[in-house]
Amino acid sequence: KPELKDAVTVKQGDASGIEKSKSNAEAVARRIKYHAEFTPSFSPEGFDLPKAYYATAQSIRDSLISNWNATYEMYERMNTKQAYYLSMEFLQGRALLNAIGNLELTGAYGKALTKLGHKLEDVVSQEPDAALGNGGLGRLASCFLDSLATLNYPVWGYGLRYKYGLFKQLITKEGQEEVAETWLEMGNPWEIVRNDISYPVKFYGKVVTGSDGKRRWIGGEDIVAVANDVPIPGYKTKTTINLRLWDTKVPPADFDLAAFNSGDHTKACESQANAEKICYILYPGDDSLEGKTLRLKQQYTLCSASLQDIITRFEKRSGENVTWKEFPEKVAVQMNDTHPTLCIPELMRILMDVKGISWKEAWDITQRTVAYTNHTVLPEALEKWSLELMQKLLPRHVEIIEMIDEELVNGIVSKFGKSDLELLEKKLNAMRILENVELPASIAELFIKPEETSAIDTSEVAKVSNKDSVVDEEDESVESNEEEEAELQPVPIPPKLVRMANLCVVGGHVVNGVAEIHSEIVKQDVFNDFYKFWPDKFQNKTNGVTPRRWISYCNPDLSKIITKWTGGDDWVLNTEKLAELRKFADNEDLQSEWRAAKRINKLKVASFLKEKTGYAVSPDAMFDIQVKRIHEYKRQLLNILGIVYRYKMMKEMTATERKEKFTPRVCIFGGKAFATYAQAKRIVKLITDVGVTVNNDPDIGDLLKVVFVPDYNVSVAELLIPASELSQHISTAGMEASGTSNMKFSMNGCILIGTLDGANVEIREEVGEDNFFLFGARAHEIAGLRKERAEGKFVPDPRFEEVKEYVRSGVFGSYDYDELIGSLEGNEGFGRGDYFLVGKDFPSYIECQEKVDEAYRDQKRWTRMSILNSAGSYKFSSDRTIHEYARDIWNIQPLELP
Ligand code: B1N
Repeated sequence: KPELKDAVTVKQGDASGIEKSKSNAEAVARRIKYHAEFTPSFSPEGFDLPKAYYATAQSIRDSLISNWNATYEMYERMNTKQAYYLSMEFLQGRALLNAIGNLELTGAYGKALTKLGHKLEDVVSQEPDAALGNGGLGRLASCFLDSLATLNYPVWGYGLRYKYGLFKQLITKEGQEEVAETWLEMGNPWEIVRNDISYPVKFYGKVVTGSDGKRRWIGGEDIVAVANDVPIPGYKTKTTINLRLWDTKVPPADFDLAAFNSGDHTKACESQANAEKICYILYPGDDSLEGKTLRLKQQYTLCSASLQDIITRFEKRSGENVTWKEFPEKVAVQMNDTHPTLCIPELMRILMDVKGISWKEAWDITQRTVAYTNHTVLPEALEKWSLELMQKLLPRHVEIIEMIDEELVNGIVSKFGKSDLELLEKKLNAMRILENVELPASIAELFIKPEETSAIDTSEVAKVSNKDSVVDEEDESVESNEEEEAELQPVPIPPKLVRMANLCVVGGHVVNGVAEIHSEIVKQDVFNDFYKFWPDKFQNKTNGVTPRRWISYCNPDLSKIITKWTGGDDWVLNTEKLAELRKFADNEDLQSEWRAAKRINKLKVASFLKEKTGYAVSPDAMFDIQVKRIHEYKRQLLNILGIVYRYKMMKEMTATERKEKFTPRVCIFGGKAFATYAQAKRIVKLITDVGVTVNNDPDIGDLLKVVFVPDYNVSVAELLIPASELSQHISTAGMEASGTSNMKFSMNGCILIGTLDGANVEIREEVGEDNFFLFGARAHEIAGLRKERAEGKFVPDPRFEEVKEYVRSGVFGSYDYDELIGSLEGNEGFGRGDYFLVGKDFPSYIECQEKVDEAYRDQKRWTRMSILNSAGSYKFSSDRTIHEYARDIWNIQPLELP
């Protein structure tokens, strides 16, 4: 087969220009100019910022492609074991500064762009964020990619190329409004469309038995998934891994020419639109679930296309003799939460139906290949799909899932025996993959009491009261009926469901949580029955974040100081070196440099806030930040009610008293609310309303400002985190699996106020108790506290009552806050009874905030705390996390280009 290199000699250095440009800004400038001229996405005249951005990105992309090719060629040659990170979300943010930095070309690019009349920072801020994720889960996937490339691990990411990423958030008088985010509008220089790599993906159809006795899935609707490759460069290494994002199209031959020719243009384009819409939008959920056919199609597209691609690669690398049982020695698949669960039945299907392997062998291969990371314990976020919907869309997969469920049921029965039926039933109910689905006959009969045998009613009117079942809104009127009446009411049969998390636990060889406390909850609570069944399957992998993006590139001033005081920039790769800052925590020189860097970052944020919100804030005030998705469990409501309390106290004091008692603060919020999550949107509205009142109150001045930053995203985080002094991680204990922004804040010398939840627990251990503001109930107390509350035994703190009253009184405008404040009251009931225990934690929260004020007044003490946070954050590099995944789950080795 003729190869390009036989005909033309292309030297590595020529293609990339890296070696030359390191010392030569001239060469970089030439490359940028070349692309400005010959990659014509813009009109030829002029070199304005958008054009400068595209030409600069194209120039660095050349280097990435060159390294990407070399990396891939090495994997092929070495036939190494590769791992694949399958995720419905990658929250990449911007790529340019990161790529330039990782290739160590920041200096050369800075100079080159100056020569061409622009500043590097202006050029990089032209790039729209790639927001193919909602929050922590997606951003974690992106941090992992950076660490994987940096540490030379042969791992790829697989995801979907959504045309519209996470919505853009506007803040208006009404609160949050959502508009589509058109991140691809001007083209995306980072993706390489791979028209040569595509796979068919089928939906609907039926399953038949072929003449060979094998099951075949036929008919239905076929689309194709086309690969779009995004090169991911490692830091200080040539390794460039791949993020392969699938786009969906209709197979070319399927275009309905007849319809088009007869003038029915809409019909002719229908199937095209149908296929393309699969990748239109990122599902805007975070910790909430809304079953949608389109979402299931998305999930299946990701799993099917990625597995076909992985299997094709395995076969190619195996050459003549493909030995399937060696598949797990060459491939590891990590499922990022349950969203890619369909990998399990899809791998089974391909192995059995396409490759002709027996069930037993296929099951062994599948289990040894896949592993599952759990990211949430919120019951509503544990995915359950309607069996009926799945049966229609993926009939063969349902057959396979039913068989897996049956094998599981048999396993449970043989483990627990048939003597204690109550125990057996309990185990089956907790562990089965299928919910509300009859047991196999031989097992079901165990549970039939003799007198019931003739009385089983399988008609559509079943008298079951199942809390989990979906009840139509109209049916809610039943609630007040008397018992006999209810007996007569037709209660809907509980829907048959597939519990994706159970399928993951059963089908994979490892289940991991994302912080120590979370992994314990996973073992002791959420999957306790499975844990007792397979104790060795369960692991912890505490999350981490990349120190490249989250210290080096977003906080260059602090980075210089760290490099100076730790004696070199090797902390970027070996974050343990950060711990050396501890010995200088009280050093006055370091302290003053440290404060100066923080101040520069605060000034940048002050001008950003002015531009985005019109509010002027003082850089001398403490910057107190809470940025994350808006969710009741994250308790932005506790934060804002704390602020309301502060404001109310201020109003009751004289000017002198106020100044004496309170430290000036700028309270910054940011984050998006799920579009249909009404309570979260009310919280946004309250924050902005409080802002309007407080910020315009002449009595208050710089003592307190409340600002909601619109459209929080990765780039905004890169600006805010380096400027923060206090950050809030105040979820109800036991509810935040890990949190990752807490790690970023701590790295950047910010002090955390928080509950003992998620990674806060480990951060506090590392930075030291004195350098963390702790408050609130502990995870093990929560269930008891909720019960107490439901029984009406909770006596709220009078300060909490006053604050709620204050909001209701209309001080912050005429919006009706009854629904929001009401959620914190009463005992039980939907949206009531203070499920997240805001009232319970309120007193300890405001008392803790007083300690914060006091600590901030002593700037030496505060700076020491700040330094000790950066120093103690070394554990939270995603490099550490990735080494653990590679060693304990994937069993892969790093492979570095010479
Ligand atoms: O994953 C992060 C954790 O640090 C956070 O604590 C956790 O809340 C977050 C459904 C989710 N868990 N579950 C989701 C995302 C999208 C979706 O559609 C659930 N996100 C998390 C990283 O481990």
